[in-house]
Amino acid sequence: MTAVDARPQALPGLAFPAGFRWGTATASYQIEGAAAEDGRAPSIWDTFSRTPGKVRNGDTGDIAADHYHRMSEDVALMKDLGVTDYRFSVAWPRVQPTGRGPAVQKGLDFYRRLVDELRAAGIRPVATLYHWDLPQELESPSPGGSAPGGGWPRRETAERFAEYAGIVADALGDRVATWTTLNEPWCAAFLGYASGVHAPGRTEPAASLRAAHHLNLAHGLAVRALRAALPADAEVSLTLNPHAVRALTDAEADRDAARRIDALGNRVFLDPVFHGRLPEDLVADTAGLTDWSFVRDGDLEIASERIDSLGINYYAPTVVAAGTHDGPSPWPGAEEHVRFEPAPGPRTAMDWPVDADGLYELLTRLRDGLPDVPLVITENGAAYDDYADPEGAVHDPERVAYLHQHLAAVHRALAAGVDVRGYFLWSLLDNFEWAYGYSKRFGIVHVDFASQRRTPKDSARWYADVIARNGLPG
Ligand code: IFM
Repeated sequence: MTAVDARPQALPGLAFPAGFRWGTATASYQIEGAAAEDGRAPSIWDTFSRTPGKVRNGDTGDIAADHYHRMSEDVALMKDLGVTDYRFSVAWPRVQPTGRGPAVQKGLDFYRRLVDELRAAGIRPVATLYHWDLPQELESPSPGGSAPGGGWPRRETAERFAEYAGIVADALGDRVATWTTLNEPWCAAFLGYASGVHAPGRTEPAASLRAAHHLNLAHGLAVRALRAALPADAEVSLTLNPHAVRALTDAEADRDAARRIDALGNRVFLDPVFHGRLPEDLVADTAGLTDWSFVRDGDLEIASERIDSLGINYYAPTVVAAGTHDGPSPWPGAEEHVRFEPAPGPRTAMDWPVDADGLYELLTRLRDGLPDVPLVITENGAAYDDYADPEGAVHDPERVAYLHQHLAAVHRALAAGVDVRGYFLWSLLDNFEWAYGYSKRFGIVHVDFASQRRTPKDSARWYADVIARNGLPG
């Protein structure tokens, strides 16, 4: 791994607009633990992480950062940071263990307590309804169970999701004003059902396209359920991880590779959600896999229910050229047409390139395509190999440099007229990084997973200073 230039003072001091929202983000399965407490049933991630060879070191989210029991301590950490907002996700299998039927009050009570403590600390709660922990029963029925399975490729999952959204909105709608339906449906559809590196680990390219459509449908149905339950001024949103796609060269074949990945990585969600249509080129590119007849009349109208903002998760750009890549791939139909090129420059512990220009490019591109949609950076951050030194301090200058560069890119986008309303740093805590288990640390607060001791890293203090001054230090 190449070291990042850890000299933030080389960048200018920059003020952000008044009222800019400064947050941290987490997700239920990655931090909560308490996997079998208070009625929670397994999700697809519990099953997947128990499957040998799927998650590094055989790690699971059984205990994670034990946030379920340490929630008050974690809220206090955020109060110290001075964040204005906190983005968390609700675990569907805690609220509706089988994905159907009545809610479990103890599950809802946990989120009620969380939200009440946040509000008491002056922090605005931002609730995400789905961050990948699908109730296992909806993916495949338990032995002897009568419910049909199938996960996101199955249409009924979208209907169940809307019901669950209504339950959570009824329970928390009086105290949560900002709601996100789905987090990164691209990962749920294509890492879950095409490449299989995420739960449920299926490698069925055609099914992954069905999954993508049903996630769009689920989003639209959930928006309707939320609007029916929430006050009129509630903010309803969707978080995507749009790919900042770059063609390696200006050659037509490379530009065509970029077009394919833009369709599969971005427009597969953006077009249904904001324009109520499927991208024609995507339908043509995937004709060998599906005729898309699972899209029923009226579905795209539902998917395009009005939302109030779009959440953007950005980490690194995607550079492509004409060529081929091996499967199982998360890019159904593109294996024979696209090769992925490593972007140059320093890299994080995930081996992702550090490239803040990609964020600027993405934001300005989205502004051009969706001029009336306010944007919120709902995730951005970096993993590094952090450790506590003998004095107990955690020095992470590379993360500070990463954050500074990316916030400077957000500032540039603001100056270019992009309507960015806030920034949520991923992540508050070191946590379960999916197939990488606990081997990758994204937190600005270090977690010693043996003792569950929390230690704010240098980046936490730096972020607190950014929030306090509502801008970047010079
Ligand atoms: O940890 C994940 C998160 O759950 C979704 N967005 C990307 C993060 C880093 O990989």
